[in-house]
Amino acid sequence: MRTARSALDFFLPGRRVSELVPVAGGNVNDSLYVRLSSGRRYILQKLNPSVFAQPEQVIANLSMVTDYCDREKSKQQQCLIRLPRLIRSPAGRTAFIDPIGHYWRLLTWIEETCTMATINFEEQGRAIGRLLGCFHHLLRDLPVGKLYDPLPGFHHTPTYLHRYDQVVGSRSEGVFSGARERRCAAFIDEYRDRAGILEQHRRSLSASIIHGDPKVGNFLFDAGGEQAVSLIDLDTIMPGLLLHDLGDCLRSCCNPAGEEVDSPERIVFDRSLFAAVMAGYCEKALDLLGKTDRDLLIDAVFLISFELGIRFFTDYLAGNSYFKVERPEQNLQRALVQFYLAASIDNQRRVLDLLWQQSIMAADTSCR
Ligand code: GN1
Ligand code: MG
Repeated sequence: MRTARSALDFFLPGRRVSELVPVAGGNVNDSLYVRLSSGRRYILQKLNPSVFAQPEQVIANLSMVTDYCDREKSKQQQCLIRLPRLIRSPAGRTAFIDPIGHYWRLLTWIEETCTMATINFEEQGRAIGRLLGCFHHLLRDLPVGKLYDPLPGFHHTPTYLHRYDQVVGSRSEGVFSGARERRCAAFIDEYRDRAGILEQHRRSLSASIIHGDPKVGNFLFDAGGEQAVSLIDLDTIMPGLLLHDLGDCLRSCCNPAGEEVDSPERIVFDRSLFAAVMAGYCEKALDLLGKTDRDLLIDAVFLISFELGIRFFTDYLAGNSYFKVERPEQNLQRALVQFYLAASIDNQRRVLDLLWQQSIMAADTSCR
């Protein structure tokens, strides 16, 4: 907390702080809620150095995107997105570097909003889909080359698989211990042939600037909880595929049980929420999706769940150095949730395909 105080003093020298408390929920960075005695509120964040090797690039990307959105206000007429802004120190700096080299930044607090870790109602799914569509539209003319790629290969599933194989190969114990580890390994073996599906079609998929982490908790709703009004956590904004974002958003929205579940085998991918999110997205951004994007949407949702499962399981096997944990087996449990989710998507493949075709037709009709 002492370093957090120093960071605050760097950005807002001499201000009286009345509250400084950790915010739960992030798997990677440390976030603190700040309230000054004047009533103004902020979010103070320490970037995780084991994840972001070049934190200055993450901060530069955020600045580039919010400046761009400010300049392109006219594009937001149809759909306003409130984004967090970086606070500068009196000397104009956007990062405080603490004595051990960690980067801290201060962000504006988005007032009169609330977050949700999971959603249960179709209207919420639709609202999220709409906002993601607006976000993709808003950024589509920002040249991809203007942004740094803070995490190269972030959604390159074959690389995650390769790293998993390396970690397994280097374990002196050799075999997996316990039913849950064996279950994860079996899922990976069952689905490993599908890891390259997006990479194989990369050239015919729509490339864009993506959010990189559009999970439910990163959408802010208005105070009534009805409209999604803001998208936060802009650390993973990077060049990518629209299907990466759609896959990630859907694997999160359509899992009403959430990512931390005691009985992962009960996880079911909720197809009504799927239809709702995609209906919302199509309202705003169906035009961004080409034929191959449309054909591979369900594969993408499956893939991003599977990929996240591999990431959690590999981190568990390698000693939990990437995703923060409160207990050593937490990443194992999180991995199982994603694998069962992937299996549920796979089991419902035909219905999901049908629902997706219906969403496309409904959106096409309403555009005519
Ligand atoms: C991480 O830290 P957080 O919760 O914003 C991860 C995402 C995962 C997510 C799963 C940089 O995001 O890729 O989808 O956990 N972020 C990074 O909850 O790896
Ligand atoms: Mg994130």
